Amino acid sequence: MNTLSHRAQTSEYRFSAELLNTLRTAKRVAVLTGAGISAESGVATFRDPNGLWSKFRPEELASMDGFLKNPNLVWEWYQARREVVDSVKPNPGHFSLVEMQKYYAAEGSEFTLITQNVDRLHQAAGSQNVVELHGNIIENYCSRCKEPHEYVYAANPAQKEPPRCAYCGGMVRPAVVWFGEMLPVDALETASEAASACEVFFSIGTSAEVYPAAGLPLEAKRNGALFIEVNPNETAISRYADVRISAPSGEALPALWEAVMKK
Ligand code: BV8
Ligand code: ZN
Repeated sequence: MNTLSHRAQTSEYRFSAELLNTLRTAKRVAVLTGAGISAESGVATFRDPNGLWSKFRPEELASMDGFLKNPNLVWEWYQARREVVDSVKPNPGHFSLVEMQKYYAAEGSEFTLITQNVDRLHQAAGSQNVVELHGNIIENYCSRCKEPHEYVYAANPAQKEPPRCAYCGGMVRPAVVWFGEMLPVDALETASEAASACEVFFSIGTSAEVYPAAGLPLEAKRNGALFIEVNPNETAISRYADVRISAPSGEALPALWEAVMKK
């Protein structure tokens, strides 16, 4: 199936009957999301022209080296992102994934939502059992003894530098996975199992540049899954997609799911 679904001039979407039927009857579906699904909520992506990284190099900030070299700068960067995350809401793209999860659960089918995002907007929208590959920006723990730390941005947004651990005095850090750090083993295992067993794999709003997350769509494809990419721009894996929906996920996902549900 090499359907290229795209937004027609009148911005209505055309999806093939084959695609809609496949989605309606699928028994195992996996979804990988990236920063793009939160873009329409107002959360900056990483690699779009005005994205977060455009001002910095990822290694400088999202790494233990960067944090140890410049703890206050890195802490400030996360505080600035927390300010945004605290003020935004899920968008229709997040809510469509909630609808999908409910539909497949009611059908007795498997649905696994895997995210690289740290903003917890999927959970805020109502998605359950979200597999967070890169941790989350809300929680914190001690960079030395790893003890969880109770600091929450909303309670004290003026916290200008990393709090100190009550147990060992170490600097407290956000509970995200930095470059060069292992992903949570159970999250990665769940994601890999879902990618290798699913019949349909969605890659939504990710440039597919960060590994091992970026390897999941191709793992699914290798195992015979139908690979659907939802992204207004080409990515490193677009050429492998069976279906490319080149549109913003906040529009495309509701349009797609509405078409699937139309009996
Ligand atoms: C590890 C948390 C090993 C922190 C993040 C060379 C080759 C291969 C790999 C490597 C390599 N060199 C180094 C590595 C490993 C490295 C890596 O992959 N580097 C890349 C840059 C080459 N990976 C790691 O270090 C990982 N760990 O490998 O450990 C190891 C082994 C043993 C022992 C120890 C260690 C850890 C990676 C995790 C890093 N943490 N985030 C934080 O958030 O601050 S990564 C960061 O990038 C975010 O999590 C983000 O989600 C992720 C991916 O970015 P995207 O989500 O895709 O966002 P991006 O802006 O790139 O793209 C947005 C897309 O949305 C675009 O395509 C755009 O078109 C689209 N879009 C825009 N608007 C919309 C839209 N789509 C839909 N709708 C819209 N409206
Ligand atoms: Zn400590």
